Formats: sequence, structure tokens, C-alpha cells
Amino acid sequence: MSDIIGNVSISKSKKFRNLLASPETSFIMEAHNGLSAKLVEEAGFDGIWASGLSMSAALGVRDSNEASWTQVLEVLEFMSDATSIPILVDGDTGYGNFNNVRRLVKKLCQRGIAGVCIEDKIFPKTNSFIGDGQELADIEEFCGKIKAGQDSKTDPDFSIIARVEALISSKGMKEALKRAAAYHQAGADGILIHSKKSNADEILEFAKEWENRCPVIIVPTTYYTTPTEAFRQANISVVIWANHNLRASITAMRQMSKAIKEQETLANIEKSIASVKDVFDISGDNELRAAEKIYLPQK
Ligand code: SPV
Ligand code: MG
Repeated sequence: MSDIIGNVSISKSKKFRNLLASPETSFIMEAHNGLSAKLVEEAGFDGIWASGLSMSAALGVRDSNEASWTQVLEVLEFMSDATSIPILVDGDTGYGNFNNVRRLVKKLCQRGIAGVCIEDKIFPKTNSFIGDGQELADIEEFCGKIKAGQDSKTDPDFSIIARVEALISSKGMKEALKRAAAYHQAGADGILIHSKKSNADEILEFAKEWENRCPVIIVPTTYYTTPTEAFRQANISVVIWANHNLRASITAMRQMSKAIKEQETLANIEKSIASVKDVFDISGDNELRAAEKIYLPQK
């Protein structure tokens, strides 16, 4: 789970901790399976956002905890094994109460995951962009989840990020700041402040009021036109590009299926897509060929 820089071995969780501690703004990109995780690393990102929406959609189910937490864990294991950059997992509401969070955190540590983000809503969760006025968790109860997660991690560098949904639920800035303060006090390593507005005003206001009491993470899915420089100026610690590989894959697969169905030939298709050799390369086939030379009887 570690790699070597100079003579120092840095775990993925430590790398993520370093991102949180850095004064620079970092960028992490959504992935939803082993292949997309590899492509995020190949592109040079600082880390991977294991999006609940994207993993659910890729499994063909809704972002409503329809995939069980152990099914998600299976996906995460493939993603973690396939990559060497940190993975921040979207842990939804923690799949239950404090006790479920304890078990989740232990299992994520075993799988080499760098951190988990839990949100202050009610199980089964609803995606933040669906409907209005979603019910929020009781603050004390949610703080118990954060504490239980911190107390049960087996990797000291594993991070627990608390996601504040007060702005999503139209409860206002005061409530968002009150909740963030309580979660920070309970031991959260960072605050993810979420917004569904088409501009970044409330996110930037939150960041200003928060005064860097702990790292702030944002998800600019709906305020995508905001220049990234504004996030840097606001001292945002981590920006999550949350679902763009999943959405790109839907567009690409839809176009490809339609084209082949209509054309009934691959003649015009082949050159527009990744080669089969590319698939072998991404899968690490060369390593297997080399290992065969070492481990298989050589005639
Ligand atoms: C996800 O990627 O699953 C998230 C971010 O939780 S959002 O869909 O914006 O709620
Ligand atoms: Mg999610």
C-alpha cells in the first residue's frame, strides 16, 4: 500500500493527509471501478474520489444505498489494488449508525483507502441534487459517528471528512457553520461543504467565515463555470471533480452502441476507439508476460 520516494515510504493515507495539510489547492477526480481509477492516476491527479453516485450508476443502481456497503467495498478493493494515489471514499451517511461507521472505517483501512467522507443526512441517503429540504442528521448523533470512526481506524493517517449538507437542504449559512464547527470539534480532519447553486457565492462565503479552521473540500458540479482561481484564492484545500468520468463514459458508450447498431460494421469504428493493445497495456499484461518467464517452467 506504500510507495518509495527517495528512501521514505509514503502510504496513500499519508499522501492524502499531506494534500489536506498543504497550502496549495489539490484536485481529485472521480473514478468508479479499477479501470477508471487507473486512468485518473495516468492523467496525473493528486487522488481519486470514489463517488457513490458513479459507483452506483456503474453497477446499474440508484444513488440511494441500493448497492450494499460490502458491494461498494469490493469495487473499492479493485480501485485500490489498481492504483498508487490516495482514494477518498464517498461513504454516504456511513451506512447506518456509529457502529456501522466503525466497521466501515476498519474495512477501508484494510483495503488501503486513504480516507472516507460521511455526510450528515439520513440512511438511506438521497443524492444532493434530488429534491429540496432533505432531512439532516441530528448534530450530536453525527458527531458520534465521526468520533467512532476516528477511534476505530487502524491506520493512524486515515482521514475522516465530514460533509455538511445544510446549504443543500436550504438551512442557511449559520446552520452550515454551526454544523462544521461541531464536526471539527468531534475530530473531523476536513469539512466538505456542498452546494447545488449554479454559482460559488455560498461556498466562497462559507470559506471566508470558516477562516481555515480545518481544510475545506468542495464539489463544483453545479457551479462549474466558476474559475478555478477563485477556489485557490479562497484557500480551498481539495476540489473534487465528482462524476465526470462516469458521465463521459455514458456519452461514449451510448454513441458507440448506437453507431455499431446502425452501421452493422466495425469498419468506420476501429480507429476512433482505444486499441485492444491499449486494453492489454492498461491491464498490465506486460508484467504477467515477464512473470511467466520467471515462474513458469521454461522449455
Ligand atoms: C458523489 O459523487 O456521489 C457525491 C457528490 O456525493 S454529489 O453527487 O454531488 O452529491
Ligand atoms: Mg455521493
